[in-house]
Amino acid sequence: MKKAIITGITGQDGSYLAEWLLHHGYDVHGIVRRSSTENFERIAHLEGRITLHQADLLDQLSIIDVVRTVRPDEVYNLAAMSFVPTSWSQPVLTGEFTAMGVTRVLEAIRLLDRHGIRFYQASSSEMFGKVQETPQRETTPFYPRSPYGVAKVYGHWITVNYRESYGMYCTSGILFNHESPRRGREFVTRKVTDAVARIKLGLAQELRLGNLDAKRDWGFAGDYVKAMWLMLQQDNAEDYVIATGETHSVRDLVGLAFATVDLDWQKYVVQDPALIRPAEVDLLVGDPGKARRLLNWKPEVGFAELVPMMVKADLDRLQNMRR
Ligand code: NDP
Ligand code: GDR
Repeated sequence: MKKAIITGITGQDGSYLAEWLLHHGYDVHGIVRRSSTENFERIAHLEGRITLHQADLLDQLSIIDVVRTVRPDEVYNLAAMSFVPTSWSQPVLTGEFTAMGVTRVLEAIRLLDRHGIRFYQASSSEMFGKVQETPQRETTPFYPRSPYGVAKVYGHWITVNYRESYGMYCTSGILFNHESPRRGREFVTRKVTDAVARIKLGLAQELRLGNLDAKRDWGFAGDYVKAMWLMLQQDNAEDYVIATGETHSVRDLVGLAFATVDLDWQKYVVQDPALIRPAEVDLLVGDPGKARRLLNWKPEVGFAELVPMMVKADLDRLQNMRR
C-alpha cells in the first residue's frame, strides 16, 4: 500500500486530494498545525480513514519528525498562506510559510530518503502576474504582482533546484484558479456564490466587490487534484500548467451566479474601492496542452457548470442551517 503525506490537508485541495488518494488505496497522512480551535470541517467526513500529525511549516524539526514516522512514497506540499490580499498585510509571514516552508519540506525529504520519496509543490498561476505571454504555459516568464506571487516563485524554483541538484523526483504544478463548494469564503467565487444564496434567501441585501474587470481561468478543484497525483506517477519529474484554457471576468462570474437564481446582479453589487489590490493580475488564461499530451489530463467541469454548482451548494447549506 502506497503512503502519502499531504501538508494543508484541512484546505480545499487537501480534502479533495485525500479523497482521491483513498479511492486509489493509499494510506493517507495529513499534517495539521496546532490551533486552539480545530478547523477540520473539510475533512470531517474522512475521520477514521486518514491519520493526522501535528506539525508546522515554520518548524523544521516537526516536519522531519512526521516524514521519519510515516516514511511516505509521496509528499504533496499544499500548505501555504494562500489568500493574495493578506500577503500585503503579512508579507514576512507569507514568505516564511509559502516560500521557506517549501525548502523545509524538501530538506526533510533530502535528509531522510531523497531517492525514495516523490514531491509535489503547489505552484500557482499568480507567478505569471503581469503576463508576458498569452496563454501562459510552462515556459512563460514569471512576473509576480503580490508578495504571495513572489513567494510562490521561490517555491517553484527551489523545487526545480532540488530536482536538478540532488536528482530528486520533484514536480511543480502550476495550477490556475480552481474552486468548489469547499472554497474558502474570502475568495471571489465563493464570496459571490455565498452572497447570491444569502440574497436569494433574504439574509443579505448587497454584495461588495473590488475589481470586476479581472479575468481568471477558473476550473474545478476536484479535477485539479487528479492532475497533482498524475504528476507523481510519471517516469520523469516535470512541471505542468493545469488550467481549462478559458478565461472569464469577475463580472461574468457575478452575472452567471445571480442569473442562476433569476436575479439581476446590477441591483445588488456595490463596488468598494477598499477591495482594490495594490497591484492587480489583470488576465490569466493557461495552456494545459502539455498536461493533456503527457498526463492525459483534461478538466471535466467548466465555468458554466462550476458556478451554478457552487450557488446550489450554498443555497442547500444555508437552507439546512435554517431548518
Ligand atoms: P487553502 O487556503 O484552502 O488551504 C491552505 C492549507 O494550508 C490549510 O490546510 C492551512 O491550514 C495550511 N497551512 C497554512 N499555513 C500552514 C503552516 N504554517 N503549517 C501547516 N499548514 C499550514 O488553499 P487551497 O486548498 O485552495 O490551495 C492549496 C495550495 O495550492 C496552496 O499552497 C495554494 O497557495 C495553492 N494554489 C491554490 C490554487 C487555487 O486556486 N485554489 C491555485 C494555485 C495554487 P489551516 O487549516 O490550519 O489554516
Ligand atoms: P486570486 O483569487 O487572487 O486569483 O488567487 P481571488 O478569488 O481572491 O481573486 C480573483 C480576482 O477577483 C478579484 N476580486 C475579488 N477578489 C476577492 N477575493 N474578493 C473580492 O471582493 C473581489 N472583487 C474582485 C481580485 O481582484 C482578483 O483579480 C487565488 C488563490 O487561490 C491563490 O492561492 C492561487 O494561487 C491563485 O488563485 C491561482
